[in-house]
Amino acid sequence: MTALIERLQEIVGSGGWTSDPQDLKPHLTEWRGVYEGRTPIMLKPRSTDEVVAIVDACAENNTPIVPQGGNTGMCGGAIPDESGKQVILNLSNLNRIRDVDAENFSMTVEAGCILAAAQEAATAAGRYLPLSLGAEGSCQIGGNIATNAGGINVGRYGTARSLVLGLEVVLADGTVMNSLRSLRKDTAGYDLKQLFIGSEGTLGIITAASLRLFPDPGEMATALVGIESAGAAVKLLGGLKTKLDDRIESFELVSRRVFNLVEKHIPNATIPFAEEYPWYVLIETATGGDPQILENALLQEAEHGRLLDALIAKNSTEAANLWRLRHSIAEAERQEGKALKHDISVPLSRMQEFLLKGDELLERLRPDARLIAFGHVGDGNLHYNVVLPRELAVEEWVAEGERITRALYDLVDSFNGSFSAEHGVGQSKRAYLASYRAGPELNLMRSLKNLLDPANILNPGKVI
Ligand code: FAD
Ligand code: 2HG
Ligand code: ZN
Repeated sequence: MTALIERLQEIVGSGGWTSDPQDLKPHLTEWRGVYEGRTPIMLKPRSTDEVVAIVDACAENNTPIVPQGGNTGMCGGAIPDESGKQVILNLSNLNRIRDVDAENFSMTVEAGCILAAAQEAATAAGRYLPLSLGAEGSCQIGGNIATNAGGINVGRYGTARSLVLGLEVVLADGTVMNSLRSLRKDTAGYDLKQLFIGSEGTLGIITAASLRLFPDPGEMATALVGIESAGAAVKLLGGLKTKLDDRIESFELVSRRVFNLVEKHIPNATIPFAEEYPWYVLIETATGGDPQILENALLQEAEHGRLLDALIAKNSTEAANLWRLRHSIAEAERQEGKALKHDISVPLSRMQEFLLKGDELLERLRPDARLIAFGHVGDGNLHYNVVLPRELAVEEWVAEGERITRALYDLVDSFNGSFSAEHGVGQSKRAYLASYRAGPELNLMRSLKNLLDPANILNPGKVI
């Protein structure tokens, strides 16, 4: 190992690696402190050539590589195991914006580019990169693509996958697959880039991406709406879609309990209604600076009884305050205590039925558990997180967690839903992939992994 470490240090040069325990600490555990690993070294290459040389060296020595972006992932995918033998390949120094082509509505960025920096570069060129999520100030484009991130405007623009026009990927054998083409139409053979999107570092290391940009959607109108049930949210969305069509940028559902948590843990966070409602929806529409369009649509929906109350932000500060409430949920939940995270999806039309069945399930399994439900309801994607009583001993917490999660995923499966809608599989859902994708799907996934990484050096122990 010593010879390999020296070779790796030489490849990246000074400033391109660290073995210092203090420097490594934040890279060895993830956001919530659920997973912790060890590593002999973290490498921070500055070029694709350096990534290639690292992969070559590690492949020769059969040493596993854990790609790491902003380390904001929710499933432990960017954390090495406890063996102390896995090398972290951190992409943050590979962060240039190679090109913004306004006329072609595209940009080419390196994997370590922070999402917010890529958004800003697009805006500076009069274009719009729509991918947006609470962690956008620290997550990276490579991580977003590797997890096929969703976020708050999937309904209009799709997940990260739909924004990728081309990729540059270093494969496990050290070759570079360069499909960095900024084309909207290209039927030349298999669309190989799709394999790497959502593969969580197990099939290749993404070093750069060509991304699809959009026209600037202009000023937004933002509203917080109080509603009776998640079912009412689905009906409201249907009603608004017929009136506003693809002007709906975001449609986020939040339960009252979740907003109460935000008020409890986040300084100066207040739900701006005099009364409390069972559920809320945060809506953002691209209405060209005329909030009246959204207001009229909401008034018509109110006449149909699809909402209880509504408040439209009067200016960008009020809108930002509403979004702060939404984006603080994960942090508020973390402060409340470790929750069982379930990012699931079911067909939109069955959301209400699913929630009712879920309530029954929790009541039966663990009446003292608390449900933290919120999410991207327009995409049928809910964060169905569950908080267990604090007084449980660790072993009991783990056992109860597994029991509840398994029962919940069975329920999701019975709705033909997905146990992993948005955050990926990583370490936390690996066993469930083996159950819920068993058969030809899992076999094909395994064959692809064996083909692309026969020695299993790319992020072993994750996903598959
Ligand atoms: P990391 O956490 O560093 O890595 C994630 C996975 O990708 C790991 O398996 C890693 O090995 C792999 N990887 C990273 N970079 C590369 C690369 N260059 N090549 C190959 N593999 C790579 N997610 C959503 O989808 N929607 C949300 O709304 C959302 N909101 C969030 C809000 C908060 C407050 C937080 C903390 C997280 C949120 N997330 C959300 C989860 C997370 O931000 C996303 O999964 C994000 O895409 C991860 O990016 P990252 O750069 O931090 O990746
Ligand atoms: C969000 O939608 C993120 O805010 C995080 O995907 C979800 O904390 C979670 O469970
Ligand atoms: Zn989410």
